[in-house]
Amino acid sequence: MKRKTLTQYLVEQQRKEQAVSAEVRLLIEIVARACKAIGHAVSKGALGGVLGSLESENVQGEVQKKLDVLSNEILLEANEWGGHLAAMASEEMETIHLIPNRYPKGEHLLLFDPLDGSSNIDVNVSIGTIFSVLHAPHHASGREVDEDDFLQAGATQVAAGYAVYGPQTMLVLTVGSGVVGFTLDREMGSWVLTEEDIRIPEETTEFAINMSNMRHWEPPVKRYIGDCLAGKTGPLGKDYNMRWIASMVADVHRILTRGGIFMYPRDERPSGKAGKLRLMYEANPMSMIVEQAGGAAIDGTHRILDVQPNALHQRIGVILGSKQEVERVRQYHLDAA
Ligand code: AHM
Ligand code: MG
Repeated sequence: MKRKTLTQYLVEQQRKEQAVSAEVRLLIEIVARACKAIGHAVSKGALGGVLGSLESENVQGEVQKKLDVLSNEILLEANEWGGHLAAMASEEMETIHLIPNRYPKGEHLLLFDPLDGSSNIDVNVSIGTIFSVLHAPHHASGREVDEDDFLQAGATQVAAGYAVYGPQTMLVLTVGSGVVGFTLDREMGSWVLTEEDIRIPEETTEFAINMSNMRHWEPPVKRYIGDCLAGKTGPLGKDYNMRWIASMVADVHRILTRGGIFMYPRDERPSGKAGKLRLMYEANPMSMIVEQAGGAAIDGTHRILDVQPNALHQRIGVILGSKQEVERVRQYHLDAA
């Protein structure tokens, strides 16, 4: 069988579907190359001296792991010089990163969570990189890009993807015409197309949520998980299984592979009112991928991709996955309103 690489896939998309411009093609190739470098560092673990924490905290007040910072640097350096970007933003940086004046500037904005699932780094469990691509607004041409230019609803994303560093290193990508998956061929150093059209089954009997937060959940979430736990004789009439990896990339990857529902809902703690996950670096790109694969993604009642961001590091409740199940949770929220 002839193998198709990421480069071939992108050239085809550019030619046939006109789904990607030359600039976006270059951008995705460079991000994918950076992910290879991050995956390489991750795989070295203690041998590369990359495990453990630094003294520093990020903008969210979380202690930074060495690999969080290294991954951020790899992505910044890889994407600065290509001429395809106007600016970048990262979960690990307080303010946006402008392209230095020594390089030409492009028409796109890149946002990323350089290493998602930080709590899993030191325990050798799958982690990943999530990215989102936006157009720089037209009025930004001729002046310096600012933070407001990034505050676009997820529905305007040009492309989104993630790399997962697990037993295999994979890259999952959408440019707005379905979702495809590539597996890293380590010997050749190339991304090989291994999933041509990823579709999430509409129904599921598997849920993913951090159950230790149960006492803080809002009533509709308690009701839904209660119904799942009730099993066959409960209102949903089926037995459910539970999984929680605590790396969003890995949990979403499982859902893309065999269906399921992922929930990190907002809750009633003062710190949980807005949700935990970040809209721009996690929720939006994952929601685009999930919708492109036939699933759904909401914050409770609203489609995540329609939410107008008001801050770069904004948090949001996230419920995504198999369509019918997400719709059920939405209905529970509407019932409770
Ligand atoms: P991070 O970006 O700091 O790694 O945090 C996001 C992660 C998600 O990958 C995962 O779904 C969630 O946090 C797990 O949270 P918890 O430890 O509360 O289960
Ligand atoms: Mg994250």
